[in-house]
Amino acid sequence: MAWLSFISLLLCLPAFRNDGDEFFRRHFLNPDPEKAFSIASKQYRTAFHFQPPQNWINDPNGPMLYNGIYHLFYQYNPFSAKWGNITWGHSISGDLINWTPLDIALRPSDPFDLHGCWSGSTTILPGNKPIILYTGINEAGYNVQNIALPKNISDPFLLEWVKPPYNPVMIAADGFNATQFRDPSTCWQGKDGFWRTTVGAEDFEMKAKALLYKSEDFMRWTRAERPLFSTNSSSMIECVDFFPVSVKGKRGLGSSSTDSVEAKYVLKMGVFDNTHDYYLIGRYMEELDEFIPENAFEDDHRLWARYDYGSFYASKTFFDAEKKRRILWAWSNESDTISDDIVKGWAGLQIVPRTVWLDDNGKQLVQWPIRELESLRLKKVELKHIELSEGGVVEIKGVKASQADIEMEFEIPEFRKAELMNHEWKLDDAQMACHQMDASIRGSIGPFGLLVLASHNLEEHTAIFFRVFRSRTGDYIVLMCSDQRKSSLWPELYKPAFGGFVPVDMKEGRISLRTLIDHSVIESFGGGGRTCITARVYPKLLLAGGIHTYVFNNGSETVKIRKLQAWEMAKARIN
Ligand SMILES: *[C@@H]1O[C@H](CO)[C@@H](O)[C@H](O)[C@H]1NC(C)=O
Ligand SMILES: *[C@@H]1O[C@H](CO)[C@@H](O)[C@H](O)[C@H]1NC(C)=O
Ligand SMILES: *[C@@H]1O[C@H](CO)[C@@H](O)[C@H](O)[C@H]1NC(C)=O
Ligand SMILES: *[C@@H]1O[C@H](CO)[C@@H](O)[C@H](O)[C@H]1NC(C)=O
Ligand SMILES: *[C@@H]1O[C@H](CO)[C@@H](O)[C@H](O)[C@H]1NC(C)=O
Ligand SMILES: *[C@H]1O[C@@H](CO)[C@H](O)[C@@H](O)[C@@H]1NC(C)=O
Repeated sequence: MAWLSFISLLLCLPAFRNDGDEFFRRHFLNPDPEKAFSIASKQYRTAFHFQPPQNWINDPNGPMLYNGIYHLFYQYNPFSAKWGNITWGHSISGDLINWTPLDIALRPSDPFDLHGCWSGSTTILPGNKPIILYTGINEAGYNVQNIALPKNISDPFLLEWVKPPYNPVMIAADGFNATQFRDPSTCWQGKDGFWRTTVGAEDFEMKAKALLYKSEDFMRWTRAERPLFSTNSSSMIECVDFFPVSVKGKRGLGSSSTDSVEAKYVLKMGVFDNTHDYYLIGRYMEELDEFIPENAFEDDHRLWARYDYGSFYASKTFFDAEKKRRILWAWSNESDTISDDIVKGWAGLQIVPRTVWLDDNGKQLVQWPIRELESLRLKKVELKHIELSEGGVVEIKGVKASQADIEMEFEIPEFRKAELMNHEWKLDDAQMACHQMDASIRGSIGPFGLLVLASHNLEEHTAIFFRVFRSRTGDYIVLMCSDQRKSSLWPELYKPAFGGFVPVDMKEGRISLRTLIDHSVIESFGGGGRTCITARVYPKLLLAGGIHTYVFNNGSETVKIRKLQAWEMAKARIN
């Protein structure tokens, strides 16, 4: 993340609007010194999502497993709940669920990072030597790439990092904007012995490039003439991630040459203009250093796949060599105002880490919360074979509605009765469709789904639901929405209706949904993790304790809950 988006946040958020009265009323007329009934309530802090004890957090940086310990670094402002003074915060974990905070790993100290230690990655070099490659904002305000090494390789926690004097190791090349050149990826080593990394950049025509750099010794880096990827459809791209996925099965692969396993490659880019993460799947020809996407469509990033259609950005994966899986982290930002964040004393969190693999169809990724999350499951309730006719509602009782994990499967007996879509939707039309079709607008098949963090009279609720359509060519189109518009009675929140299409095969007339509810964050996984949406909401009734979870159907066709399991979740020990 960069200063530009910070400026745009300032411009569009109410800190500078004429909202003094509301701000005062909300925060200071409150008689409770503990801020119990305000947006600053502790009730909005999460129980099983990664957050530092206080202050601002954004991008995940350099996640890795090193000698049996998981490390997560993150963009962190040690002084405030708003963006600025960016350092690398550092926490460690044995299970990716419970975390211990450590001292800040990187802070601005040298001419090459005087104005900030921005995002980057770790790579574990042969001989089990971890190394950090990160973006520094140098004394002139330009983006440069730097290296940091563990001070004491025998320290199991890797507490201290040193920045060698030969930094920076990369500066923006001629033809590229030196303020738009950042976030080096985890490095991979080719058969020729050269290390490679890719760095997001913008040329003077404002076109994005995933530049490729090579090095033999990790010190001297040369830019390859041809970028790994370029697009005319976007300006700056951030946090480029590039990694192999096996063609069959869920097994993850390390970043370097994947010997015998048949692999495809994923290139993920954070499009800075709209702060969405998009990915392409394709082939990587190492000898030519060429990435050839299979699904880039007309060089239009709006049509590319996304990991998540909600509050989700700056994601980054790493390979867990012990459990042979690839794990995804991402930043989820607040939906409230900067002034709210200052009063709260914190802003931002990380999604629950997700395992990522290639779908059987080879065309998209599938994501699922890591197994370890299930260790927090407490009391369980189950529902089975419940029919919901038009207007039907069932409450899920017996688990704490603000701290739950719900897995369910819907069956649609008459899915052939899906309404015909009379126009062709493009991939990026889902959010628009969700805005037009809220949960109260009746269709034939759907809307049906969950109402979470809901008040008894539904004055406040977040609706996560599906609608099924038929195209003229006979395919079924499943729309998934996560609608925040009625999520809270607090004013001035960001309340979009997020949406994505779910590429599921309707042959059996079934759609699954998993939803993680954790106070102010709701992560939903549709179609077995093929479409994911993260929402950030702050229901007022959460503070009064009157919240519920419902399953609903507002379509004219009956849908069935084949099976539903809901667990109350324990609080993890996080920082
Ligand atoms: C950055 O740190 C300086 C020195 O502590 C402080 O004066 C300034 O307000 C901080 N800025 C932000 C945005 O946190
Ligand atoms: C390096 O770390 C090890 C393990 O914690 C410790 O025993 C050793 O004293 C440290 N070395 C230095 C120079 O600090
Ligand atoms: C470089 O990028 C910055 C930030 O987007 C922009 O303000 C500036 O005009 C760009 N410089 C050039 C020479 O294009
Ligand atoms: C971008 O535009 C340039 C010049 O118009 C063209 O040469 C190039 O092929 C385009 N790139 C892509 C990826 O379409
Ligand atoms: C379902 O539809 C009815 C009637 O339109 C409406 O009152 C109700 O609020 C809807 N449910 C949801 C969750 O919007
Ligand atoms: C998160 O907050 C919302 C509301 O303020 C903005 O619209 C998003 O752009 C922002 N996302 C990021 C990644 O900053």
